[in-house]
Amino acid sequence: MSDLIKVSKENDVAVITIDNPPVNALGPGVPEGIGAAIDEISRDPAVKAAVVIGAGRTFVAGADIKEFGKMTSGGPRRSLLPLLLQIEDSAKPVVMAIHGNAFGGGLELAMAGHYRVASPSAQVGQPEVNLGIIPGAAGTQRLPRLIGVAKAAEMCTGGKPVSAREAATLGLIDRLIEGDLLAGAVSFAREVAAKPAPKARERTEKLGTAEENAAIIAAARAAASKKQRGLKAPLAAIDAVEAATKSPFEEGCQVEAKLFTECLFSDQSKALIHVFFGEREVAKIPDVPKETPVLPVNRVAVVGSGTMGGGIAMVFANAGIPVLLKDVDEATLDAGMGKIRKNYASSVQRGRFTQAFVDERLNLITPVLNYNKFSEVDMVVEAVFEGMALKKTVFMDLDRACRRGAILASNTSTLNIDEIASATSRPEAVIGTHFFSPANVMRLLEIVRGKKSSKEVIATCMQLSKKLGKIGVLVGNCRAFVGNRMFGPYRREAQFLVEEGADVQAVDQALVEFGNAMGPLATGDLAGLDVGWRIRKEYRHLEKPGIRQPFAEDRLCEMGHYGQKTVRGWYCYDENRRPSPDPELATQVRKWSAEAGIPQRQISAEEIVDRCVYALVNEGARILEEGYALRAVDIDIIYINGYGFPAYRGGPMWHADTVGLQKVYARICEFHQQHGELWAPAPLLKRLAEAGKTFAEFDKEQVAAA
Ligand code: 3H9
Repeated sequence: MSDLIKVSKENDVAVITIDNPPVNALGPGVPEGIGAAIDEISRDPAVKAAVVIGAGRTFVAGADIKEFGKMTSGGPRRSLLPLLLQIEDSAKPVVMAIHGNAFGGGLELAMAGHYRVASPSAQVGQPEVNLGIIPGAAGTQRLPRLIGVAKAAEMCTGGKPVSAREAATLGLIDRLIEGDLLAGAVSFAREVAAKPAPKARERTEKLGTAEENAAIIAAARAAASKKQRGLKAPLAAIDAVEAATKSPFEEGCQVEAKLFTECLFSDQSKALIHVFFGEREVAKIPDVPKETPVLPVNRVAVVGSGTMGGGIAMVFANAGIPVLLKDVDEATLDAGMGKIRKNYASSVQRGRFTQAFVDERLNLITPVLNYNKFSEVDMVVEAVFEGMALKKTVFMDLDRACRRGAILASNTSTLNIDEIASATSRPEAVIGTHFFSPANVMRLLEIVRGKKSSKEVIATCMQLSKKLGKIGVLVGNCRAFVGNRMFGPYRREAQFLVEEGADVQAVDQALVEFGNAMGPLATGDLAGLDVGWRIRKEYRHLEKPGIRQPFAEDRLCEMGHYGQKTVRGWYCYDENRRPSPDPELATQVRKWSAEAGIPQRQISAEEIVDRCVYALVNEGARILEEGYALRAVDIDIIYINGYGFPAYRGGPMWHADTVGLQKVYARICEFHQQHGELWAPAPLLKRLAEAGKTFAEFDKEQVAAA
């Protein structure tokens, strides 16, 4: 028996324990060990039934995702199907005892058992689509047989887990066990030992009629095409579930296997697996080891009750952390609290939160007009207007008001953290926590490390981000940090393209078709064109003379067209903020371009995407080389979680690797020739392209060197 699987006996019930930390993934040795254990108990006359349970924190989190990369690069293919049939055909009933998660292959394993029992806190699901694949061990075949076609299609396409309680009502879990799961599972096994063992694959009663299924499958396809635009796996999962409704189990499994393989070898799956590991990799900071002590964050304060401050207060309250929300006068504070209440009310209306949950969260937010209670908090997040003088004044106040040991964070999106820290007597306590708007929705948190930020403060913010439901990515203190620094060239190119003759809609459309959540011009309208305009005016003296600068947004702002908030920007907006083309804009832009001597031409969607996306890549490569991002994957995670970059392309740096850095470099050189200095290729990109390497390889070398 392998070390990964242990067999023990509770009198006449065998207990098979899967012990493959951290999450009992079905990596090499695990399926073989379970198979051997099933063999062993089938030969043991003293055993009447078996329980399969996971050691540690979970049942089984699925196949070992690391193995997929090996498979697609020529490694051996391993199928779980024979093991699952062996379990299902066991003459002695097998009870799967689930705590933590039964995900992916873990749920497929559980469905091969004759019964499933679970702790009420457990979750089960088929999250494979999040990795760009579909269930590959008969999940698409057994699940509809156990819970019906509609719910199975929903679980296999959406990838969202369901709670054990819901699974019990669906018929996927046979009994919820409060208290000791193993004891409950063993006694359940004894109850069913003498009964004929039901096999999921032989059940048909929940499969529905052809007519019902056709409607369910058509609706699922329509929903997936709309909600999961551009993703191939959800549609493949529906094809596989459809096969379960039309073909015998074995044939359905063959359809599933073919679709699984197609998905596994796709660029989308490789990208999404990169994102899965990337989201975990960003938590690893070479000089801030896991053991670094973290500070308690049980009470916080937010300074500034505007859109960002209010959103940040909600983030803390949603995590159950009491917040003081400070502003300068009653009217501003009332307006800020009013906006928070409105946001919560709309969440209740949309069914996201219950009224009771919202009441509790609102109770955690205390509006204040002074710093009197700031001595009680463990952390402050400053979210006042973006201006150095004001920020420094606030930090001087915080330095006086807060106790030693409290973290002083700034939500600045562009300003120098070290300069802000210099206003205090404790720069080691100062750090940037750059939330993205709307703060209570967006997952990204850029954590900006100042020269003197202490390791404890960094470790605490990284850990806190997880508690807040965010993905924290540590970045260095350069102007605009990582995300916004890259966004500059990206939006610059979008404007240049319009100034050179592209339609506003064509620019946005090309990038939406590429997979972005929104086009760059519509994004500008949403954020407010005046924000960038004001920053540009402030920094104009830093611009090198003779270098082309975009002008269209400045002109729009001069006309008072700031975007959605003034109902006019790149688009016109109705009272529901629905955009329509601005009938005068094209003529105006052509006139401005003629005045600036910019020749007009037809521009393809391909050029639009290359110009905008490679502008991201080129700036990303500079940031990487300058050390403001720890790894290329950190940039990818920032772009996917903060800027709506399609996860199925793996982020801008992974996308460049997928296209091939030589190709990307050559195209950037072309743009350099055509458009001048702004397109000077980043030296790191040039080096990697010439060496035939990728950003992913660069990351590996960095990790090895650390
Ligand atoms: C599948 O099953 C296909 C099937 O149809 C079969 C086809 C043949 N493999 O997330 P955490 C690592 S596809 C390998 O930080 P948490 C993870 O990288 C799979 N490694 O913990 C991390 O490592 P490190 C379907 C895995 O408590 C460590 O475990 N299943 C796997 O926040 C801790 O993870 C899924 O998609 C894995 N399957 O969350 C589930 N899972 O410490 C994927 C985790 O070195 N997993 N690791 O950074 C999850 O959703 C979460 O990890 C889970 C725990 C909720 C389980």
